[in-house]
Amino acid sequence: MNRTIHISACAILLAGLGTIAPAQSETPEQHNARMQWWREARFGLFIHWGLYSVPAGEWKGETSHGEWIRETARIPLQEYDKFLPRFNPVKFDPDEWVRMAKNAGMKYIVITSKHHDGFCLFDSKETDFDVMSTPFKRDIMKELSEACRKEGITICWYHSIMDWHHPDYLPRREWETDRPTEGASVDRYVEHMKRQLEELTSNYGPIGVLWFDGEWEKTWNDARGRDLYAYVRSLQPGIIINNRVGAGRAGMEGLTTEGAFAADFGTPEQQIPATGLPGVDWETCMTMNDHWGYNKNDKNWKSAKELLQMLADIASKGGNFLLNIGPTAEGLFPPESVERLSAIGEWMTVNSEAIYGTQASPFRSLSWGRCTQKEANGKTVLYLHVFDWPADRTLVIPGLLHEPERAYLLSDAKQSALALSRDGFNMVIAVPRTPPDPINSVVVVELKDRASVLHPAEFTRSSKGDGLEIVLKSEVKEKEYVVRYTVDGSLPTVKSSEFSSPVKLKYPAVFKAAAFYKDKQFGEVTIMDIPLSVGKRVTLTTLPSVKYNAEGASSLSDGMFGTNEYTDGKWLGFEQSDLEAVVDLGESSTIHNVTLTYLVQTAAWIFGPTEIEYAVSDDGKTFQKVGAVKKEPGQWKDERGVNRFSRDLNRVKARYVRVSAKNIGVCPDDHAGKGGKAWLFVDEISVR
Ligand code: FHN
Repeated sequence: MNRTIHISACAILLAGLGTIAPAQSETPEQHNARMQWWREARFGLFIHWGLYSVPAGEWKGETSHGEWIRETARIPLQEYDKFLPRFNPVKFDPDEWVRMAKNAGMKYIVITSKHHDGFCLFDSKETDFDVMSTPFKRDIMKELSEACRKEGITICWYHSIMDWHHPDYLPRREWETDRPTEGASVDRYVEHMKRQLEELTSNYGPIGVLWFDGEWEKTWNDARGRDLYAYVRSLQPGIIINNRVGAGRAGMEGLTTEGAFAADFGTPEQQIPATGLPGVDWETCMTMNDHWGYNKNDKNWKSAKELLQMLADIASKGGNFLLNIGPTAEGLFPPESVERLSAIGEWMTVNSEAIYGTQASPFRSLSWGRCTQKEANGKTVLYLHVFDWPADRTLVIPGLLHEPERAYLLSDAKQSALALSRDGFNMVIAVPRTPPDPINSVVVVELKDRASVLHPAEFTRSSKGDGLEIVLKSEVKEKEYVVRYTVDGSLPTVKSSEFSSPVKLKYPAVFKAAAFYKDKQFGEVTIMDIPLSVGKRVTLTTLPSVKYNAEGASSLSDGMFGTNEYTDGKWLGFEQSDLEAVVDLGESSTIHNVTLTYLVQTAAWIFGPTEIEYAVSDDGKTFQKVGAVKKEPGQWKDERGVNRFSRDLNRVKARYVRVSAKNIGVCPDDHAGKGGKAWLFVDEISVR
C-alpha cells in the first residue's frame, strides 16, 4: 500500500486564488460570461506538432527525445533548420482531425502555433522559419481554424514565449556557444512576439484560448506577463488566457502560487490536483503516452480506461481536461491515439451530460468513483460516476442529507427509477447486477434542492513554537452538524467540547475529534497523537542510502509514518550501516516515552535492528542511556512489517534525545541473501 501524499490543491489554490485574477477592468459577471463556454466544455484536445515530428524522437541512435529534441540532443540551429525541407505533411486532413476530436466529445482544440523551437505552423510575415518555408506551403492554422468553425469546435493557440530560434530571444541554450548574444534585445523580441500574436488573433477569426508556455526563463517576469495579458485581451477582448502568461506557475502543479499575475485559469501538467475548489478555474494537460511531440518509439500509452476515469476525476474536481496528441510528420494522429479517441467518444456519446457544464462534486471522496453535479432552478442533478460497481447491488452515497426525488441510469433512455432507501446518514441506491459500462457507469440522482452533504471532520495542523495549531479544513453548513473533540485521549462524545478553529495545543498532546449530526457521530474519529518531537530538528551521524532517504532526517520527526510498502518514500534506508539520530526538542522538556518505528521485510533484505538504545542529554554532548534492547538476528522471524520499539521513561528532563539502532550487517545464514548486505529501515522517532 503506497501512501501518496496529495498536494492539496486547496492549499495551492487558496494561496494562488488571489493571483489567478481576471483583468482589473472586468466585472465578475463579465469574467463569468467570458469563461462560460470554457467551463461548460470541460474537455479539449491538445496538439503538439512541428518540425520535431520529423525526427520523431530519434537522433543519432537516442530515441527518447520529443518536442524538445533541439535542446535535448543539442542540435545546432543550422542542423535543425534542415528539418524544414523534410516537413511535408501531405496526409494532413484538418477535417478528419476535427471530426475525430468532436466525436471524442472534445469541445476545443489547442494547437502549437509555435513551440519553443520557434517554428511557426502558420504563415507569419514576421519570419521565414514557418510552414511556408517547407514543401507543404499551406497555412495549417488557417485550415484547422476553418475546419473547427465548420464543426462548432473552438480553435485555440498554444504559443511559446521561449524561442530557441529568434536572434533577439535570450537566454540562448547554454551549449549554444556558436550563437552570439551581442545586440540581441529581449524587448525587440517581445515586440516581434506581439506582432505574431496580432497575426494569430487577426487572421483566423475568433480564438478561444491563448495558451502561453515557456514562461520560466529569467528574461520573462510578472510585469511582462501582465503587459502581454492586457495586450492579447486588447486584440480579442473575449479571449481566455492561461496562467503561463505570467512567470512562475510553481512547476508542474501549474497553479500560480506567488506574485500577482493576471490569468484566467491554472494549468496543472501531467497531474490532477488532489482536490479542487468549486468556482476556481483550472485545466489539467496530459499526454496519452510519455511525450507531447510525436515519438515513434514511445509505446507507453495510457489506456482508454485510465483516460476516461481521469476525465471524470478532473470534472469531479471542477477542472478541464486537455488531452494531448502528437501527430506524425505526415500529418496523421498515431493509431494508438485514434483508438483512444474513439473509445472515449463511445463513452461520451452516452454520458457526456455528466461532464459538460458540470461543477465539482459535493462529496469529499467516494470509494467507488466520482461525482459531478449541475444545479438549475434550485434543483440539483448528481452524476455518480461508478468505476467499481457494487457486487451486492447497493450503491451507497455517504452523508447525503436530502431525499432524492429519483435516481436512474444515465444510459437508460427510459430513465427507469432505481429503488432508494436510507441507511442512517447514507442514501442507498439499488442498482442492476451488471454495470452499464465496464469503465464508468453513471447513475443520475435528482434532488429537489441543493446537495447538502455531511463530511467527516478533516483538519490541517501546523507547528506553532511549543505547540500545535489545529484548524478545521472545511465547514459543513448544517445547523445540527457539529465537530466535537477531546485532548485527554478519550473518544469524543456529544458532551465533548465543540470544535472552533483554531484549537491550540501544547506538545505532547493527544487530540481526538469527530463530526456529529443530530447527536450521532458521522465518519471516523480523527486522532492526532502529537509527540514532543513533531517538527523538531533531527541530525544523523550516518546518512541513509540515496535510494531510500524520504525527505531526509526531517522524515524522522514529521508525524507521518511509513507503511508496509518499503518504497513508499517515507522510510530512511541504511545499507549495512547503523542509525544514530539526535532529536533536538529545542528546550529542556519532561520526557516520559521514546518510540522508534522500523520496518522488517526480510524478503527485501530489510531486517530489524539487533540493538536499539535511547539516551538523553541537556547539552547534546554528554548522553545518559535511558533505555535499550538487544535481539538475536533470529528473533526477526516473528517480526514483519511496521514495528515500534517503545520505552517508557520515568519523566526525565532533557533537551536532546539520541536514538541508536544497530544494523545486523549481513543477511543471516538461513536467509536467501546469506552474507549479503542487510538493510535497516527506520522512520518516525516519537518523543512524548
Ligand atoms: O516545455 C513544454 C513542453 O514541451 C510541453 O509543451 C508542455 C505542455 O504543457 N509545456 C512545457 C513544459 O511544462
